[in-house]
Amino acid sequence: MEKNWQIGVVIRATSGFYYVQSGTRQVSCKLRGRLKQTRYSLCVGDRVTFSPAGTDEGNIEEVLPRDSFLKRPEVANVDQAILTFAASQPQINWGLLDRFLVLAEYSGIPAVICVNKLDMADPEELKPFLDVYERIGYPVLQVSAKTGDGIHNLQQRLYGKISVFAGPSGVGKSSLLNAIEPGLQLVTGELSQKIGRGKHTTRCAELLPLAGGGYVVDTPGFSLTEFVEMPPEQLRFQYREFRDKLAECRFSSCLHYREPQCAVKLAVQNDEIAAWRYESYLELLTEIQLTQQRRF
Ligand SMILES: Nc1nc2c(ncn2[C@@H]2O[C@H](COP(=O)(O)OP(=O)(O)O)[C@@H](O)[C@H]2O)c(=O)[nH]1
Ligand SMILES: [Mg+2]
Ligand SMILES: [Zn+2]
Repeated sequence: MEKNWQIGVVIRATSGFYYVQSGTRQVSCKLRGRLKQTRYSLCVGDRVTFSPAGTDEGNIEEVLPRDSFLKRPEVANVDQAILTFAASQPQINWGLLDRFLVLAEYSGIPAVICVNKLDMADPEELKPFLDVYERIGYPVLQVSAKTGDGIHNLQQRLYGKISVFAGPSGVGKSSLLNAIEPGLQLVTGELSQKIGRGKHTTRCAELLPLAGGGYVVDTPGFSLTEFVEMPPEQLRFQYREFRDKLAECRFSSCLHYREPQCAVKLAVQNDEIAAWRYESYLELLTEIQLTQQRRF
């Protein structure tokens, strides 16, 4: 690296320009011609080195290797997905949570489960479910954007990382971000849904810098349609608690479905694996198989 080059993160890309955050500065950069042939096109989240030209302009000289890549929306180096649901209005759909968990696992992105609207629900009702997710290794946060409960914990999780929020609309994703970073002033409620519908053309995501360090992605993460691309035999590896059981199944190709002597099915009978997790797996497996049969 040349002496005056600096390191930064691409936070926004517009026609030909890349906005690079470096420390507290935002530098508007162009891409060096020789970089335009790289295998991947540059995208937000990429770490780059740039040579400054003037006070807030520069040229991108190198793109550093990526740790991860999220396809929809396109973001490099996502450190974690905050899978957000509401304790009430709308009530948690556990099957949908499992779908998001599968997508996070399949993308190699660590997931945190965040349950919002704590002020509207009885925590005891959710506990049996949330305990299972914690036991298989997912951090669980219970928060309320309205009362501020748990917001500090969420904030701590975001510090120094690139985070994408995912979850159904109306659960309070934008409200949570506003509670963490009031300066963001994201639109919430029904109005945001109306605007959102007309906004499908913005394919490129943007990273919003947090005052405490770290970034959040401005568009909800993951597309549930991605399941059509997953090979059915890959699905079993996205359920964490199934992974170490596979060695005990009679067949190494076991899909834990109709095969005899299946360790996963046995674990469900013994209450070692939650029955609803297994059911969501079967539902998803069937869905993927049916979709792919139709396509080929
Ligand atoms: N009672 C309660 N309402 C909330 C909470 N967080 C968000 N809301 C409300 O839920 C609705 C949807 O919030 P929004 O942030 O737009 O959800 P998003 O679609 O996930 O971004 C809004 O009317 C918010 O005021 C909370 O913690 N408690
Ligand atoms: Mg929103
Ligand atoms: Zn099995």
